[in-house]
Amino acid sequence: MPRFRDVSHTSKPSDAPRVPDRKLRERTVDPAALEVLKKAKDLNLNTAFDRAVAQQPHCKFGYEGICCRVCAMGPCRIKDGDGPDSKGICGANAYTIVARNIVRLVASGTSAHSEHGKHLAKVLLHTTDGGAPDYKITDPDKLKHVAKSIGIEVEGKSDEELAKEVATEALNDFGRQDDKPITWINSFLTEGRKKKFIATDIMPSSIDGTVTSLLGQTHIGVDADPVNIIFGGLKTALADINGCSLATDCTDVLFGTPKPVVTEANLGVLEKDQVNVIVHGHNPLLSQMVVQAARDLESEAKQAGATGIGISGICCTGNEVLMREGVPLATSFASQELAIMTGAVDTMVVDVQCIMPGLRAASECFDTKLVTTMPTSKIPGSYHYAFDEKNAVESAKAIVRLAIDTFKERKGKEVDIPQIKNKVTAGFSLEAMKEIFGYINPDNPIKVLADALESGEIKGIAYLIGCNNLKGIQDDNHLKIAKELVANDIFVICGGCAAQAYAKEGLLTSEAVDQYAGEGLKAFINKLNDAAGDKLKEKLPLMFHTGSCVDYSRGARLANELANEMNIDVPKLPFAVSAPEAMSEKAVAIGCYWLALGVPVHVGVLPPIEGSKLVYGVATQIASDVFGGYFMFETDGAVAATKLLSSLEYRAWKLRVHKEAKEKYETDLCQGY
Ligand code: XCC
Ligand code: SF4
Repeated sequence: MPRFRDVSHTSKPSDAPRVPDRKLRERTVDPAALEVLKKAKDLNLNTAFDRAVAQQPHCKFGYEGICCRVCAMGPCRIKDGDGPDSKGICGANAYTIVARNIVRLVASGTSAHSEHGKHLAKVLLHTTDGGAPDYKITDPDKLKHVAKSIGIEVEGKSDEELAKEVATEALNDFGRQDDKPITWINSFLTEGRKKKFIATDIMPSSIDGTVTSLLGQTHIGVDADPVNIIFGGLKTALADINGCSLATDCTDVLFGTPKPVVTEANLGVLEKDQVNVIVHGHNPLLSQMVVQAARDLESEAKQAGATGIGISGICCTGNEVLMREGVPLATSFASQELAIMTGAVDTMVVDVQCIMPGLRAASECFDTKLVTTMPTSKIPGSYHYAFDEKNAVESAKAIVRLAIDTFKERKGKEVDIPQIKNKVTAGFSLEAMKEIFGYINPDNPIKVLADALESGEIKGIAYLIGCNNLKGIQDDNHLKIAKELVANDIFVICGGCAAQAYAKEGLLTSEAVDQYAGEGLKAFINKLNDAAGDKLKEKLPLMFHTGSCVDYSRGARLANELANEMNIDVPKLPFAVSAPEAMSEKAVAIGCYWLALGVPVHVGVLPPIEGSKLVYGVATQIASDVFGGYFMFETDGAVAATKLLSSLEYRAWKLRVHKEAKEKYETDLCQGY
């Protein structure tokens, strides 16, 4: 159960509006986005911002999760009371319908993440059999480390042999038919978490099997028990983090484990006189090749009269190439159409997930070539260049050449690029963080973080993640919450489109440390800077950007390793997660696995579960009795920050009390939470 210092704060959200200022079209605090939104209005062009207003108010049944479309007798809408309309035609209660609806989001989110992971694992396998000649093992150390951690013998084996074994193990995690626990998460979970997941029967053995099982479980006339359905959802969420972890690992092996890089963010990274290519989506197999192709074709661009080729990113594939290649960030999810409306984008190349179909209309108005690449992700009216990993660089070159040709037509025409951008220091993989902590304690880097928590120098750790959601104001709560947490000495790691909000605002810089960090956090970061000396090219930023949404696995590993170091299980750790603008089905899966891992999870929009008090109660209260994690739903950024601080403070206090008791009575550390 969460306990809040302010007793008016409960598991219910505050009275703040669910959708602030419904009629407001300018639903962003990003100055560059605001500038282009004005232009769009002048030109009478619709964007997601206009459509978000047009969709208000949302249908109450859908909003609360009590519209069932699981069979063709429906849709059934559930009303209050005990009349015949208080149940679906089949007799399903609101709690069954709400539980089924929400876990089906988890199934879809898990599918999206893990299909991405499967693609990476297959390409890693194909580096060993000639099936992906343009890809190679870039980080053999990481490969060895991954192999060892999942129990593969590394002695005497070549990189190719290891890659084959690691990729095969990863693929086995999708289709295993026995009941053996799934491999990847088992390599890093605490013993306490493993025991808990086995005892509650939510340890998955395969990804694909868990998803199909959940879809079967939620078919009409199968499971009516909401708690059982929720457990099925949590099992699937653990399959999700498994798919994400193997995706991160395979990506690091193929393209390198991120190290600190310096780059820039926001629409000002576009340049009138260069060929502008935006990579958008999630799959680094494509975006990495586009980066390489652009380097190879620089001279062709110059022959066409451009100063060069500028690649920039949107959404998480943007994060992937930002973390590894220092590719600048153009913008984040909500403002993706606005990037095109600058008139300066020659080609936007997309792969999978978070790609708005609305991009097509925008691209037609501004002569941008919108290029889809993946067999499961096409947009009518756009160009489709099938991406072929047997011929990856050539595939990517064809796309870059299309951009060069488009530039020739655009050359000399007026564009409207907002002159707004900020410096960014990113690239904080877990390995990079440990290297930095290792400047203080080379034998046990993670202990540096444990010590800072124990001494109270930092008051907790928050992982700020997730999307944009135009129910709110783009980036507003991301920024409010982050600034409040760092001012209260919370060490913040971040990822996804949340990190892009901070990047655009200039919070991922060392300058922001002086401006926003509380004294304790400042001391902690400066101590790391001092210990690193000239080994760091750039002083550490206020918050550590860990990467894309699959890379939240880095934070999950950090939490488990830190718990092990501190001799506790994750639910005792002063570690919280916040997704102020969660939007996608993937975000639902992510929230659920963090809950199962045992941490408080703030979500800044209400998920469709309010139609069942039972399901709402499980999510916000009962779950914490079983797993230690719980949801806090809160749309008001200031209240959300206070709730997050309370949840961390409570954990830190309890841990301190239990430690004192341990010393005084010479007992084992109490593991209660
Ligand atoms: Fe999509 Fe990953 Fe969400 Fe951003 S954060 S809106 S899922 S791009 Ni992952
Ligand atoms: Fe209605 Fe039941 Fe069919 Fe859902 S499963 S649509 S509640 S009849």
